[in-house]
Amino acid sequence: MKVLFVSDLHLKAERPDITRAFLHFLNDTATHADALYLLGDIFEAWIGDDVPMPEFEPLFETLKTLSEQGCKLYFQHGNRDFLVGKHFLERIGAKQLEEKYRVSLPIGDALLMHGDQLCTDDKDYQEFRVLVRDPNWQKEFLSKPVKERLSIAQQLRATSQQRNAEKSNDIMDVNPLAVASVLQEADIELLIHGHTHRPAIHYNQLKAGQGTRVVLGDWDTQLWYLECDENGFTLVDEPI
Ligand code: LP5
Ligand code: MN
Repeated sequence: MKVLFVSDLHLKAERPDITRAFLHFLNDTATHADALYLLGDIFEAWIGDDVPMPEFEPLFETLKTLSEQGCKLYFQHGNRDFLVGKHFLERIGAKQLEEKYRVSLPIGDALLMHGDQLCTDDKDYQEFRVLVRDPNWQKEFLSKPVKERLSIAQQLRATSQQRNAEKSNDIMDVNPLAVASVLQEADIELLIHGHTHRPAIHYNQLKAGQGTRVVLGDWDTQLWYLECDENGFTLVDEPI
């Protein structure tokens, strides 16, 4: 049994090389896997399932074929693609995961999260998150014309980039107490997340000898994925 995890590909029209690398990953590495977990920010921005994205059509077809061939696909929302909906997931044959999901792996249970929830020192972001995760707010946003949604998203990206430049590095990382608390609440040994773009394997996250946190990397000049089977897990990176 082989299971794969990726996050933070930030797929966008301006970086066809990353889309190509993902297509290659799906056709090559993922075809030998039993399941592929997409843990958020797969897309740079998602403003509704109804918005045509011709540049990703081959990718959507490949994901669909992969799921039809028996590799189970799971999708968890990130802070860029939290508006991915049922319609799109049905199209590619993926199942949506809750924002904190317990999965049973060949090496034991693990908790899966995008990771933005753990950045509790980033008060501005957490406030913003509460707003945009509100179903009523989302319904209203999705009822706006595509052009207007696009312009709001662009404005938001600009605000986010500006604010991030003013934030300290620490604020934008996970809070250690938030990490310990989710591990303890779930009574679990392993947490897998992305979002921070700081790929690493951290040990002793709950206390000495207890609590491992795997951070997936973002795809830019290299790709990152976590592979898990009966023998353990490996965080893999390859040049794009
Ligand atoms: O994404 P990244 O890594 O740059 O930064 C994130 C946090 N920022 C975000 C915002 C996204 O980048 C926006 C992209 C949305 C794409 C599509 C959404 C479609 C819906 C549109 C909804 C309006 O997630 C950033 C974190 C950082 O990670 C690290 O964790 O710090 O958080 C912020 O930048 C949030 C700001 O601190 C607060 C934002 C205030 C927004 C003010 C309202 C502007 C409204 C504009 C519309 C009229
Ligand atoms: Mn993110």
